[in-house]
Amino acid sequence: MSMAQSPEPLDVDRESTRTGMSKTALKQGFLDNLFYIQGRFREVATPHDLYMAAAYTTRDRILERWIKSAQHYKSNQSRTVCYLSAEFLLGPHLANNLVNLGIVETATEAAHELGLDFDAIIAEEEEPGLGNGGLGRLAACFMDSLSTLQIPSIGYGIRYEFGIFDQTIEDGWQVEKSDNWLRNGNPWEIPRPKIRFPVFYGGYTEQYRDHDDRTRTRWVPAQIIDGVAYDTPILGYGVGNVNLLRLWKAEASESFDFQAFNVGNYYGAVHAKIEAETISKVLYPNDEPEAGKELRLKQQFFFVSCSIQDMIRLQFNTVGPLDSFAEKFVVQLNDTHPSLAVAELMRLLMDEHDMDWDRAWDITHRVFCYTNHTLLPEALETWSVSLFERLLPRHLEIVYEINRHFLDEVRIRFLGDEERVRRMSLIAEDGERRVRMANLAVVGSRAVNGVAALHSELVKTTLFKDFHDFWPDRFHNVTNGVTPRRFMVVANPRLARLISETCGSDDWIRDLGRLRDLEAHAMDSGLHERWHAVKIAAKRDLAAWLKHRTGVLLDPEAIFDVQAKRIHEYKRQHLNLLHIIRCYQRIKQSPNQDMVPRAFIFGGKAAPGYFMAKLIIKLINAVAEVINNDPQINGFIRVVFMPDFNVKNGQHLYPAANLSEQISLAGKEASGTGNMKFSMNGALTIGTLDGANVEIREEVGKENFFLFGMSADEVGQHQREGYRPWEYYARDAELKSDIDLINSGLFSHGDTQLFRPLTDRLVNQDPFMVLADYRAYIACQDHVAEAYRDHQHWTRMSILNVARMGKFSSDRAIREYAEHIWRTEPHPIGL
Ligand code: CR6
Repeated sequence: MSMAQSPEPLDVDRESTRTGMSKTALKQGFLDNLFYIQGRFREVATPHDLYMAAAYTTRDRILERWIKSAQHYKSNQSRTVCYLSAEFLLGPHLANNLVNLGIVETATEAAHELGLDFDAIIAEEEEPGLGNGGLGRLAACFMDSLSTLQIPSIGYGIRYEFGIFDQTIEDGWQVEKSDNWLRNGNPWEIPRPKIRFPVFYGGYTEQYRDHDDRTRTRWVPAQIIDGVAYDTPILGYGVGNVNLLRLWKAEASESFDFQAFNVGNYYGAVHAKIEAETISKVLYPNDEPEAGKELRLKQQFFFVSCSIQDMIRLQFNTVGPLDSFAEKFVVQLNDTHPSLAVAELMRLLMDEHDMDWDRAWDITHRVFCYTNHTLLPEALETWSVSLFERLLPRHLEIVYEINRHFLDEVRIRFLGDEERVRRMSLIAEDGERRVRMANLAVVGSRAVNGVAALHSELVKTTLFKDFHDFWPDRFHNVTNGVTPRRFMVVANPRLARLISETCGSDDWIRDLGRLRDLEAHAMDSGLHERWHAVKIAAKRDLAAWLKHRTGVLLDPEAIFDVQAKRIHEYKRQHLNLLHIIRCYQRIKQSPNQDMVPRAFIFGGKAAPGYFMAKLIIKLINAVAEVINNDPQINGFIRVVFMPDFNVKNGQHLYPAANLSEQISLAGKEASGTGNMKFSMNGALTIGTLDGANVEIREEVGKENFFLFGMSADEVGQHQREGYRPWEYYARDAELKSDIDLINSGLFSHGDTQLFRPLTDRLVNQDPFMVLADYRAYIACQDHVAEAYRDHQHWTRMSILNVARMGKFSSDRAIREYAEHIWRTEPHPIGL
């Protein structure tokens, strides 16, 4: 065969040992991979070898579909969604891919016949923690749904060498350990050393005359770093479509750095290499980021520049000229982190591809769409003009030029309203001049959306009010969703089986609205029994897991009351704690009361620099130590902190929860997605009218949801009238005694100062109005306890919660993006 000839087309119907789906093929594939990739035979293989062989065996089967997808997308020049996100919190791949391939049972049997412990193999996988929390996990759910809905797409991000830190608890405090997830290799990625783009930093710009004697600008950088592509296939559920997650790794650019050093300056050159690689070294561990870190701006530009250059390459490889770029690609900006893409596309079109401003802008602003994920002012990204200019001199010029065009339009519409112009400018001029990334994203995009109905409303009426006045049609809502494949089928196979048996099919996995079929059985006592048994089994599993990891033993009959999410004051883990202290004091005061036993379970990481959040973790553990060891409490209530909450550990938590804590101050949680994961697994929610809670309550029915607390409007009103938390403290004797108990030193071996920063803040400032909602929360928790006594009724509510969660599938969210925002069509790849 000559080099020019393409290889034989793959015959996908052939039952090969390499890619076949039968048990025999799986077993043979596994043994082959164990031998030829791991270089091991059965008798000497370590658990990690077995996992690797299982992963490669699964990957082989995905790759076959991937090639078919890529060929189809290319020859059909299909419109492609590019999801730009600084985070993708994928979770372990193996079990999920087996589910999406539809071979869980065959694989389990194959493993069994080989004498292998299948669960142990699955548990061996270390998850890629390339995200902080909700935002990164949302990106991962969206990738799953894009493939399942057969929409051609590429996820673009950063291949961090160290993901979110591993959390351990030492003496009750959070301790961070680096997450060396690549240490043992990553069988799911394929490096593409030839897909490599130069990324510029620093230097200066200059004007020159091109061959047509036109004045053009060129950027002369001080540093060039290469981005190299690493591809991970993302398989849809029950379909042939496999999309691409392309993550960029930073490497030294040989062509530049090595030449820049004097001959003989070998160490200098190696140093440059190390410096280059730091760009994709580590994920910033803040979920509501604080701005200002130079390396973070470098990271953002790094992945944005590689991704846009890659899209331009693909455009030339498929469709051809750049004029149709906005027809070929739509780019979704996941928060402002990638919003430099607006300026980078302008730069590439003008400086590298000869376009004039108007044509380049026409394309650019039709390509981008932007999702806002937060209203918290401290999380809105801005960069000082001086840093921006030093790192990205050409982009600053472009941002100024975009701003000039934009503000001219504003002035025409709102003649004389210079105050408005000042607010809308891409540059903040009060104090140190700063570039406002959110404003850049809004101006550069044709669609802007929030992530839940309430949040999108607040986006229009508060954060981007001026922009909404100016472009009302630009603003949308797409309520978040989560994938039922990972968060039901993978995490909770017992429940998935029960649902399929009850509904008579497993269609609900791809069409979550079908869960409604459960409603007809909500009164069926046979189902009640099985439903309860499934929940108890999950609670036993979790109890065993927690006992092993923390030494705390939970009673599976108790209410499993769970709050798992990042630790943040606005999420109010301390409100939950005040309720726990209330329960404790009640038992101490009347030990013989008839109380419903409860297990309070917390999970979540605190940003390493967020002192108050870390103090909250310490307090949770301190309260746990006292309560769990008090003989008078005698197990009535137990408190446990699950260390290292991540996707993998979360999968143990969601199935076991009876009660889901979604208690943020109304108006602060943009959406929340944990709220959906718990409810899908049959937990009832205790929550405020915040984020997606509002819509969850609408869907499941207000009688199946424990609501408490102020609404976002009431919060606003209360704040305008002047909020004085110390008055609540003085007026409410129980509240006072709960806070005083913390200050007494009971939970801190007599140290009365340890938790003072926390209690003082509550009494004197209380920015998230914990004290204002305390009374309502305690009363609502009392309702919860009463409701739990009626097992039948509780189980019925649990069934109805699951039955009515159809809306919260990420498939629904992606369908809305596709129809209303992206205008993309499915491209089905057959099996
Ligand atoms: N922290 C929101 O706070 C939302 C996710 C995904 C968050 C959370 O309510 O569900 O995004 N915001 O939309 C940011 O990350 C900025 C989050 O995860």
